[in-house]
Amino acid sequence: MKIFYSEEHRNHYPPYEVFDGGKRVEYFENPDRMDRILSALGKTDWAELIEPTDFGLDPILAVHDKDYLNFLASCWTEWLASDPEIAATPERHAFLPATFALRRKTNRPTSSLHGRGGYYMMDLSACIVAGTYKAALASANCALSAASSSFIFQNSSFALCRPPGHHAGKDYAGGYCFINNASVAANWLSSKGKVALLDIDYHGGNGTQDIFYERADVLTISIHGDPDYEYPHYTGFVDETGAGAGLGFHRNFPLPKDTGDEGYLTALDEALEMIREFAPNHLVLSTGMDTFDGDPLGKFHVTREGFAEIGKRIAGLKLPTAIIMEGGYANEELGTNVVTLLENFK
Ligand code: OKP
Ligand code: ZN
Repeated sequence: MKIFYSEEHRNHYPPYEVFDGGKRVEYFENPDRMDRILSALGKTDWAELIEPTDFGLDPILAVHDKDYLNFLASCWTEWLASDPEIAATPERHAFLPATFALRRKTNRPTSSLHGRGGYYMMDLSACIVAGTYKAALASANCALSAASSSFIFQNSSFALCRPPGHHAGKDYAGGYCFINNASVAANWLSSKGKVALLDIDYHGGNGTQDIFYERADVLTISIHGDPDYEYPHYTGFVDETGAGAGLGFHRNFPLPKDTGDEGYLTALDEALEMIREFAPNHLVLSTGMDTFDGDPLGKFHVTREGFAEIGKRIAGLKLPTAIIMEGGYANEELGTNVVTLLENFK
């Protein structure tokens, strides 16, 4: 199986994040996650590691707002230039907003750095450091490379993306995400046929939902912890089913705390039935492993055997699939869990 991976992610490693309630903690979405996956893949005889192709900005700008992308590109240098203390010890800092612009009709980004930060960032986990923009671009190129490869060869491929993407919307970062890799890939594929995007990360894929909400050519489905108790808190409910031309082409499966293999597979079967009915030419799979029992950010109890079965059932769709890495923070088990899922697609 072709695995698209770039070392660029290592330069995106914020020294902290501001966790629930304002606690400063180590960055959960860390480079060690990739090392664990690489090491597990290295023990198989089917993983073929490939550098992503540079697709340029066009396929990214087809999904994201230009001013938002410019903000990502220049934020760090603007931040350094604004404060000699930050410039003297850059490795101790990360850019985060000081205010949040509520998305009221009349609110708009303003030109100062903080006037953009609070508009383009949804929370305090998507910290920007020196290497963030380039890492996010490389991550998107991994997703595009996987999409293009699985289109050309009509088989499945894996984008080992970091940073992840599914919380990022057209003009906002959040939940460790900056560029919505899976959405960029799905949008790219949508010019070649019908696309279904299934999000099995533990957290609701709010960014993906927003991006395709009014489109009927890309079916989006997310299975996740109920926003009633889980991040991203304000969206991902069952009554959000698309709008306009896209009405009926989005579906959320919010699940209760303590969901295990059985409850998860029941929801998955319903999602897969919807996909079969939609009859897409291509599948994009937003793959988070944080549904795992014991994930520090999750409240589900999906087991290793559960991942084997989840993979088997999704692969049963027999669709060329671009598998896009999203979350998963039980680092010690992460590599084995990813390999367990991927094995069904080789
Ligand atoms: C990113 B992905 C936990 C709050 C943590 C950010 C979570 C982002 C998850 N209660 N805040 O979907 O794995
Ligand atoms: Zn997640």
